[in-house]
Amino acid sequence: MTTEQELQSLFDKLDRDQDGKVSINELFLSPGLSAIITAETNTNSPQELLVQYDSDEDGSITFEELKEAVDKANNLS
Ligand SMILES: [Ca+2]
Ligand SMILES: [Ca+2]
Repeated sequence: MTTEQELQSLFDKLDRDQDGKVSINELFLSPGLSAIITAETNTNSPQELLVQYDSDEDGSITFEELKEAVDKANNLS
């Protein structure tokens, strides 16, 4: 379970170049944070997260997409 605020802070840490989206590379650069994200979204890997929740298929996860993923996994409190 995580709050939207905690999710935002996680997202900001993952978004190293601060372009407002987390790319697959950024997920791989922070394995510890990625593990939290995959747990919160009930996925097994960053690739699976992208396959399932990258709705506009740009290879990156925006905060909106991440929020939807966590929401769908019922982990957003
Ligand atoms: Ca980024
Ligand atoms: Ca996307």
